[in-house]
Amino acid sequence: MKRLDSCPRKDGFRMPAEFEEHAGTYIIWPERTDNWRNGAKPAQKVFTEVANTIGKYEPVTVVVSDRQYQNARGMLADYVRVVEMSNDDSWIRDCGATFVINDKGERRAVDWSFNAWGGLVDGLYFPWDKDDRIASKMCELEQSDRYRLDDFVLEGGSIHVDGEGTAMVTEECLLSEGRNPHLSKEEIEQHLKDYLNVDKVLWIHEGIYNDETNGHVDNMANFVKPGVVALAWTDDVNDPQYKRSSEALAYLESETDAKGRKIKVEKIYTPKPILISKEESEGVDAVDGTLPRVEGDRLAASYVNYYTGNGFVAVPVFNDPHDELAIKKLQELYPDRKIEPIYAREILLGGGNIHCITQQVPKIK
Ligand code: KQY
Repeated sequence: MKRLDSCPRKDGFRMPAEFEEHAGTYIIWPERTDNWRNGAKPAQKVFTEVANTIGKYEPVTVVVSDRQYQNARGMLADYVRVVEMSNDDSWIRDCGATFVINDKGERRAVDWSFNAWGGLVDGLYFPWDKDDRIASKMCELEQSDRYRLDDFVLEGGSIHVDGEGTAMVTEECLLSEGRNPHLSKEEIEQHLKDYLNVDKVLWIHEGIYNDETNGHVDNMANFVKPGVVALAWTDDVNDPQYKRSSEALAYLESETDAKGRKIKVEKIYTPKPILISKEESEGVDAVDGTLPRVEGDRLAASYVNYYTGNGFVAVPVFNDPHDELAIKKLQELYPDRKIEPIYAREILLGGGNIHCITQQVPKIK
């Protein structure tokens, strides 16, 4: 498929919101033992549940290394497509293609540079070259031409769009030293405008406390629909999350979106702090260059890392008293979609959650 030198804005393509209709979802099978404990077996079970659940609603493709092909094929439901693809880890939200569509029924993709969340500054593993090629391989499977940005680092989890001209990001992530230190905030914003085809960017200051992605927005806030944002929240003033969420609330409520609507914020209470146990820490291989999993470290747990698809919302839950509240709230916010809670501590232990391990392919006319 072709590599394009123009940009979506010039060519009349835009990134649709996740809540618009999908043609399908991609997932990468987990296997690296320096990120996933116990040989990645517990993670593989949960990834299987996520893929099989989503596959009830829309086509799912799981990409997997040759080493794990037979195991993945055996574990996943027959209705899940399994395709071999080399990879470094399993965060397709971040290394995968960001698809854009136009109103003539065409789909293309944006292929950002991927550097494992900060490259040699504070990246989470080395090397990451296989992951950086995932987007172009997805484009081959989807027969999409792609806009490749060799000089602009971005992960899909660091952006959300409302499909009507507004993007939402965090300064903590997009202005971090390990991404695009050669660009000013204004230049970064212009890249978002050109490649997502949005007119306005909402800049939340920080994301979830202790999030190893430098505060991806997808763990902190999400567009429920244009003009409505779900925000991770706590009432506990002693929790370091409180300041982050309060600042985001004040900022969003003071802002309008690209269409001039005031933003309505819906609070989604976070679970109680979740810490890595001794057993969990000991199950992960220690490898130079990979972020270690240390007993007692707080994980960046948030229900906002949910995935919205055709007729469903897949929500991470943690066996926490707040699970029920999050499910109820999300059902109110998405009255026409089935809420699918999935016990996701194993994904959280790897550093993200359901949204981070999924990537939608938007439907075209
Ligand atoms: O998007 C994410 N949350 C990915 C986190 C990567 C973690 C690698 N250990």
